[in-house]
Amino acid sequence: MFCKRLLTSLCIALMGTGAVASAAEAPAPYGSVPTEQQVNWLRMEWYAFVHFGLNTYTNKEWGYGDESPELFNPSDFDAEAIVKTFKDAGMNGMIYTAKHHDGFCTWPTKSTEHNITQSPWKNGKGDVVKEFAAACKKHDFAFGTYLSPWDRNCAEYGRAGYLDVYYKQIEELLTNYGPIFEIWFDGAMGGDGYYGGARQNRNIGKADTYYNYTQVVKNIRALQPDCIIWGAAGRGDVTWAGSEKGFAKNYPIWNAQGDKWLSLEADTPINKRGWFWHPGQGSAVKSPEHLMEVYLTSVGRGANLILNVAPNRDGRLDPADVASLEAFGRMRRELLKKDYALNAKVTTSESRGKKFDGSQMTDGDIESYWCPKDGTTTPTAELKLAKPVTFDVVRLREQIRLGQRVESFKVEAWVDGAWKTIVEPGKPGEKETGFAGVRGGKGHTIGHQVLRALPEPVTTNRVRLSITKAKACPCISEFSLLRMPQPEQVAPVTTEADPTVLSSKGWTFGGFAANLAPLAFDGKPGTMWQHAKTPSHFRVDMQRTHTINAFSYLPRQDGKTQGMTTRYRLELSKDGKNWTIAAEGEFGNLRANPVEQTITFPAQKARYVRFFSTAALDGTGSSVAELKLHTPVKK
Ligand code: FUL
Repeated sequence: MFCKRLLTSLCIALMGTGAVASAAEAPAPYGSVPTEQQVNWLRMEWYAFVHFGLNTYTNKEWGYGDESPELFNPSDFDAEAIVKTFKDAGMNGMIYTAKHHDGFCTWPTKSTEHNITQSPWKNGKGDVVKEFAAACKKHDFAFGTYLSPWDRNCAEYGRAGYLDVYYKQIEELLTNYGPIFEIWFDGAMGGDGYYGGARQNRNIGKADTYYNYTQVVKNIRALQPDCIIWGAAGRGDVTWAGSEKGFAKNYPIWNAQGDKWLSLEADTPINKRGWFWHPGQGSAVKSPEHLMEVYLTSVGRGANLILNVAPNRDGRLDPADVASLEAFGRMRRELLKKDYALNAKVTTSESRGKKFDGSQMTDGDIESYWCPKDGTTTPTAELKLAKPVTFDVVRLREQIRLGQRVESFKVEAWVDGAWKTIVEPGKPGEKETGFAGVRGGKGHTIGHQVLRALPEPVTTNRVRLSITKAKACPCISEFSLLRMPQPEQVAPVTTEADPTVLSSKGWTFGGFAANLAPLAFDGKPGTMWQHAKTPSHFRVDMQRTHTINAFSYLPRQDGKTQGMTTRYRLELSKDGKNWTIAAEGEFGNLRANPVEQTITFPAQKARYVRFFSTAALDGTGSSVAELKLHTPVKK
């Protein structure tokens, strides 16, 4: 394998010197090609995301920035146990949120006081980044970090002064913790925050300009040239695949962007409650079968998958999340265990010589590849197997060191004496998005790899691949036939009803669209209170006085964002005449991840509640799928 890799690089180097490609030589690279680091990264395929910080203790997804570091105190944090769980599931690395938007640094940084030295955990001597990095090193597992550019704690955020802080944090993380395989800068930028007590809304304009990502990328390359940079306004190596549901949006996917290669990474949490751990989330874990759909629409479309599994307040992974992760891990292993096309005989319409003949696709070597002569863009190859096999997933890979070339392809199987199309060629302009095409998707781009799961298993000893459109002579490194295992079931977890949630029985409603207000309390995420205007509000009469210290809001769940309430005000009253504002602010990250959010405030007695929707996404309107009012429980 090493030799072939060397040969490939040698051939590419030769082409660079202006040597003319003859049939016996490798073709010249087409368009922009990935760096060695990007190639290695693509071959990692999937790894874990770990969101763990102050939000774990406050039941929030986006902390405001004023949370006390004293809350961070896991009783049983075990980085090694977490890393082992990931590794056993077949993952190849993990990325840890060293700092999320709330600004709390989980390592003893010199850049801000708002860090783990202020936490009771290990008497202020703890360092979560160090423990994860050490556990990864010990288990030969790649380690990366997430460092939120948006910092809702820092007084200087939005001004030039913050950049010194931020650059210092990058430097510390890339200097003190060994090799970082990937650094993640999410796209969230500016908005409401504590900002050292100013409690303002700070807008930074263009993120690329404010953070000076050109400089950020330079700094990182100088410290760790092998580190993959996520985001950075397209100046890094990898970009967002476009959803937080785990699928890569809009297949076909082209990684070559002008003179740059930009790979895609699809991200999603294993638990529907969000990126951080939340009490009672056990019943909201995604099933192994759903995770396989995520896999097929991320890795299967040519992206990498980063799957979030969040530690709980003890510092341990949630057992329900682990059960699903392990079951999915077994399914993935089973799927990839046997390639039925391995060592199959291959005849092709054309090749540029023995070194590039059809057998290179079935030799199990990702570096060698089948390639016709320059100028041939629609070749065909037929696989002949010694005996009939049954498969329902086709995997194809291009030798991406030579660039991405294939635009569409078709796969046929010889069934009952005739060729039957099992993967239809994609047509120009078509797009596969969401979980569409998870079974029975068409053949568009290939890139690093594409997995096409068939609606039904096929049994045959002859399979034909036709490249139906390519930008240059295709270089296909792998043609595999796989079998999807039966989905594993995990025991459902029923979480006990949250004792802090007040029952809405007998409550009456007023305000705008009052007739729809009960739908926000019916326990059904599919129904909602809705009003065409913003601002708007509805009123609740709880019929008797309760002590209230929090509310939970579930945004509309019908997949639409128009009129999704993003700013709120909650008012309480004892008599229905005199009102006090209990809480007001912004719900974070709703567009990408419309999950339930809980807002806490100092406990107050009230009989009447008014929920105001003061701003909404994408035009006017107001909506609430579910609202829960919480009361402190007596211990
Ligand atoms: C987003 C953040 O806003 C979410 O909280 C989460 O960290 C996700 C991975 O990235 O941009």
